Amino acid sequence: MERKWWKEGVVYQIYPRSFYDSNGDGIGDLQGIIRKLDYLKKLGVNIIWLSPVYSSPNDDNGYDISNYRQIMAEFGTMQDMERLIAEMHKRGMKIIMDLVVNHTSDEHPWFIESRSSRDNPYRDYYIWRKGKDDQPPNNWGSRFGGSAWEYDQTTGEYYLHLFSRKQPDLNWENPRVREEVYDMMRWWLDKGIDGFRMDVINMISKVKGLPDGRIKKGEKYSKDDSYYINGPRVHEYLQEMNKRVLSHYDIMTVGETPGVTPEIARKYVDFDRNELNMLFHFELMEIDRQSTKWKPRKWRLTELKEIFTKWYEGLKEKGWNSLYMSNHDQPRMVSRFGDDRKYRVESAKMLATLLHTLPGTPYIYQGEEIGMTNVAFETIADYRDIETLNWYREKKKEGVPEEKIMAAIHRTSRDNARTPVQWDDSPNAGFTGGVPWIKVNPNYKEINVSRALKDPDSIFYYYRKLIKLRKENPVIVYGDYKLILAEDENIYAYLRRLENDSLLVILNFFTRPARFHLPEDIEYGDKELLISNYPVEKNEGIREIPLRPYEARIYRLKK
Ligand code: TEU
Ligand code: CA
Repeated sequence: MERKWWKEGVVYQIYPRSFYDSNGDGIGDLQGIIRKLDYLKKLGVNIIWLSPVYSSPNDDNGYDISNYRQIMAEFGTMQDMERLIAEMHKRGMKIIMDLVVNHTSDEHPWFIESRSSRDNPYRDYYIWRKGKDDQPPNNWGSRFGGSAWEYDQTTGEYYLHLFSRKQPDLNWENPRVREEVYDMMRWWLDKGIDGFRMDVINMISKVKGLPDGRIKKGEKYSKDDSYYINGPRVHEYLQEMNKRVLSHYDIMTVGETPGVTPEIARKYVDFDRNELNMLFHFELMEIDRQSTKWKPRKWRLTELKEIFTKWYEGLKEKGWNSLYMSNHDQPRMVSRFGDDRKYRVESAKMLATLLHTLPGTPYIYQGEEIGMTNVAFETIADYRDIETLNWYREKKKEGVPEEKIMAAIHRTSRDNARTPVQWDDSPNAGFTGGVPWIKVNPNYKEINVSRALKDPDSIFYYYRKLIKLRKENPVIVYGDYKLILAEDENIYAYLRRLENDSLLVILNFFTRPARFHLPEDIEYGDKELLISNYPVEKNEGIREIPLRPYEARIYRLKK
């Protein structure tokens, strides 16, 4: 296996708006990030992924970009950005930026030109079509609700937007669009950034003819995304991008790709194909939902184990996995997969153990390292996320009762992850001296960084220890993975092995106590406990272990 810094590192995702506000306007900013770099250094992460910081009217918090070569005024200046890059590099950290090129903002100059007339040179930068008898060109639904087409008065045609109407899709079929994107990428790489997280990168190629999608009873717009996910030319585009841009730099790339299986993923990340280094797949993110994210579903531990095991097997020796359990689009990890009440600390540590010891590169989302939880604002007025607000409006119109809507929002809204980082127990959790753009989680007096740093048993120090273990033990990065007790519905256990080194990871996934039995065929002479989230007796055997709620242990097995 070839050694690479992005295989060995740990990534920390910053959602700048909610990270730290340095000037009291209620919005996190670049200077705020600079002030907290020593905190991140202390945690031990060495790669930072910044969610978008480019100029944007913020219809979707920066995922709608109006100028790729400018910093959003609320976040600071290009000078601040250059300073941030330098400060990170000074500390031995790498910096990855979000690349959002499936769409731009409708306020991007390209789109302003494009919509101005049918023969404008920029017309073909976007996807324009005539309507069908006063209806949109096809039945595709936007991922944020309603039609994926917006009628534009000026020229009497519709443009495609898979996300909000302020996020028109770029036309990747147009070679000039691709050149513009590659130029812009080089411009940033030449500034010294170390890679890209590529937003919905598997949506950039749409099926020719843009045919109608399947429609379910009662639906007006199709949720069938098969006509634009993993589309016909996506690999051609990525190989071109790689050849023209990526391959000229020592960088890392991770593509955000809903709707991929390991077989499909191989096409994007196979070492020999020269496209991307890693992907974010959505299989774990979909384990607890039905056809839409708003409808919950009960899941079993064996399903979760199957997902990770299948992805390991699928990419083994051919590609590289990424590991995440939350981000700015998802509920908080501890609320979703652990217990955010009685066993918050134990379960956050257990999940962290999994995240840092599976094969692949771990991604920590801001606040996760102190066990931040979901939030439940009483009124919709306190929510900010466009997806949440659109869905609320839609359901209200359908007559769904308020309590039902709010319950789903509390469980699954993207704003769960977007409340400000809780730094201390002062007003607004020390995030801002002003009025925060979104309210802080009321539990900040109990859950905050300052408190975590004073408690040697905190989730923070447990993360730090895991990161250190990963750094010191190549077996965690490069070792193979073998699931044991595959059928067990309470315990997730596996071995990681590299040459003569062998680690055993044991995780009790639930509140109920469980009994671990080491399979007979696993032999060992001696053992060493590397980390655990409960006190463990020094001489305790491991052939049979009664596990406490959410107990996690890593042992080194010696011959
Ligand atoms: O998200 C991609 C995506 O597919 C979303 O629809 C995702 O499924 C949804 O947020 C889950 O609720 C990316 C970004 O991560 C997200 O923040 C952006 O809103 C979106 O692209 C558009 O750029
Ligand atoms: Ca600010």
